Amino acid sequence: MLEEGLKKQEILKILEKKLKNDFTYESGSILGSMCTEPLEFGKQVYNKYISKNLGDPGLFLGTAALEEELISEIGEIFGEQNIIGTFTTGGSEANLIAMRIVKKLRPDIKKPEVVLPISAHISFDKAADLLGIKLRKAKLKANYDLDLTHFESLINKNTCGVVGIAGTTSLGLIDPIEDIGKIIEERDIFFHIDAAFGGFVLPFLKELNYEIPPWDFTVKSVSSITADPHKMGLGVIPSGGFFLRDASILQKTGFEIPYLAGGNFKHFHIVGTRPGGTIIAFWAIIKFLGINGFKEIVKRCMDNTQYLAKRISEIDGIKLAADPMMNVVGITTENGESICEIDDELRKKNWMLGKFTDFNLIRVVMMPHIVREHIVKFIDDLEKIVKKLKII
Ligand code: 0PR
Repeated sequence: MLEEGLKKQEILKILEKKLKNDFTYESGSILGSMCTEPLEFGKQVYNKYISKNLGDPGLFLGTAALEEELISEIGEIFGEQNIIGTFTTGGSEANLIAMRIVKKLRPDIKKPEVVLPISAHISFDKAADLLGIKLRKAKLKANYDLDLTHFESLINKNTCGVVGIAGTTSLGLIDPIEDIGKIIEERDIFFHIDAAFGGFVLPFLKELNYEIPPWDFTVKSVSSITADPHKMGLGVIPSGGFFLRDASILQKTGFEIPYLAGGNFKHFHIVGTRPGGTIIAFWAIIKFLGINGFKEIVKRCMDNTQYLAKRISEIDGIKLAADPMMNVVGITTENGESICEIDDELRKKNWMLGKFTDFNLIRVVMMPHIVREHIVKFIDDLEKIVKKLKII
């Protein structure tokens, strides 16, 4: 550490230089991220309220009330206004909270198991590792849809929870939530939906008259949902969300911290100190955009998705891994050859996509920061690379 502090201007200059190597959203290079530039107004609000700490909600009663208000507003678009929940650092923490509840609710099961699709996000592996849960992973069919028969066959007397995904990490696909719901109906099995990505896309796609299968609290057996503001909610990083139908579960499974200012309240959080600013910012973003604002953003992303999908299908040698259901496009080779070389070449040209070697696909997430001009340039490079590598 320096003995004497530097001038602010000098520090800012050094920072600018040091961070020059970061990719930026506006450059269009970031094609494989589920995060994006937060809404400008959200950033302003966040800066204003950056010191709010919901780790001690008794000190920040207004912020705590705002969180509750926001949760019920989100519940409204997820098919059940009367829910509880909490904002988290992201989808991983939300999924961890869900998996902890799954285990806690079934103390009678000594070797807890959770059944989920193989396409589930890595956060479930982390949660299972931390909680001592065994994961049973169901296969996908050749078209990347969940193999429901296999899923059902993995459920046994040790199953305390099942997971469905509304917006898979690799392809943005939606599992057959209603069918999973029917399988576990009348059984004491917790049903968690991971809509970390889809949560703030699907309600608006439905409003735009896309055919969206039921995935949220409208499906009776759904117990909880993960949905992240810092993905398609345009929220400030980090902000995830966990939403729960049955409020009594908080009393049964929540942690209690009696010494805090508010005293004797229960909560689900893994973290202690918890940002209020990101939540206040998301409250403001939702108020500012309204349903119509989100519809407009999602529509633009979907128009770009369809444009990219069409252009991909015109290139010999590569093809779409699946028809996009939301703004995620998976690209694979036509002849089954590895996609890795194409990805390497794309990276050399600064196109940063997600790579899923298990499924041999590269992924573009058509976030709001990607504009048509970026896609045109990307396609141009991709076409040249495929030709050069002679993947036909
Ligand atoms: N659930 C699903 C379905 C997800 O896709 C993700 C993350 C999570 C949970 C976990 O969310 P957090 O990362 O908020 O904990 N999906 C992205 C992915 O792994 C995350 C991401 C974001 C990756 C930005 C890259 C990136 O630049 O692909």
